[in-house]
Amino acid sequence: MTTQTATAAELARFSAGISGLSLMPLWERTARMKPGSACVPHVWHYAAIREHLLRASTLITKRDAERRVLVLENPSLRGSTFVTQSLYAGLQIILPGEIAPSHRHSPAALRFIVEGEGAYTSIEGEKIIMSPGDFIVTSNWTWHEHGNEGTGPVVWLDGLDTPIVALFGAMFREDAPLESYAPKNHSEVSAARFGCGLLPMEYRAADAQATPLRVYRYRQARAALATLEAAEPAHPAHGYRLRYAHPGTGGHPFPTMGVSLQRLPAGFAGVPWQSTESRVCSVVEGTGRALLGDQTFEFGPRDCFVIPPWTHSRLESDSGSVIFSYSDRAAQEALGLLREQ
Ligand code: GTQ
Repeated sequence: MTTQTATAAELARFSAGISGLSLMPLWERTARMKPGSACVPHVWHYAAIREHLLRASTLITKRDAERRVLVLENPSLRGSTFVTQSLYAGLQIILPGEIAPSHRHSPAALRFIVEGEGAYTSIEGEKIIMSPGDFIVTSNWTWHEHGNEGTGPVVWLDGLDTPIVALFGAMFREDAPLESYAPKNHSEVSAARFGCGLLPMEYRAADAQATPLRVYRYRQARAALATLEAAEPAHPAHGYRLRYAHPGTGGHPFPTMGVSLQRLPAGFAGVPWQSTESRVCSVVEGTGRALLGDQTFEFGPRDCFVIPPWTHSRLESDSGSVIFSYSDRAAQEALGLLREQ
């Protein structure tokens, strides 16, 4: 024990005295430096959300809402609109015939298609048809609009790095000058240029932080996992997990977010894992459990769950599962912060 040179009352008087100068004594800080955040683990069951997405569609038009989204707000971050302290997540629904008009913003966005066929997103005029399981990249400050030319509702998960942009005070947003940026091209243009293991002759990766490939199809990614599952043993914590790559650099598709697709084989019971990444998961196939901290969350297809940073996590599957996820891994790696074990 060190010798206390002042009484508690004297220290309290000292603190009160300097408070008016916008000063505080560091020794009063109760929180020591430690990993983890206020964010808590949570699961959103799609079956419970779907009816509210449909009901929202009768209450507000896409035009009035601009984006008809139910935000997945972390239970410990209510009022923030954030799913973790670094990430945003929302489920967006679009009905046949609707258009969500074009805009752009400094946060980057991904779409992960959850339900329905026949919708598209148009990014800088490139029209990309959406199918369940596809992962679509909207790099920061690119114009984007959505439409549904199909016959039923389409729902996707929006993942954005909004809290990171807000942290830096670098939030910008702009509506397109025209009512709608008519999609110029049909689908697959960026996929043809960048998605086949080929690159345009003149392409220099150093020119772009974000991936020039705008869509990663589920069919292709799922087939890759199936091949690996047949060929080799599973990773003890992750099963078979591949990350989506920037085709020019091998890095992440966004400067801030890393994205992955993962297969848990039938009967898989993963060993504990701990990472500083904040991770949002969307279940594509199969039922199972996420054991997060001291809680167990059952999941099935289309459910979403969140793994907060440095939470002890274990994943289990019954008849085999596929899980899509995005995280703040790219930002943490760039800043030399990522740790996992
Ligand atoms: O579709 O452009 O969930 O700008 C949040 C912000 C979706 C979008 C969100 C957005 C969008």
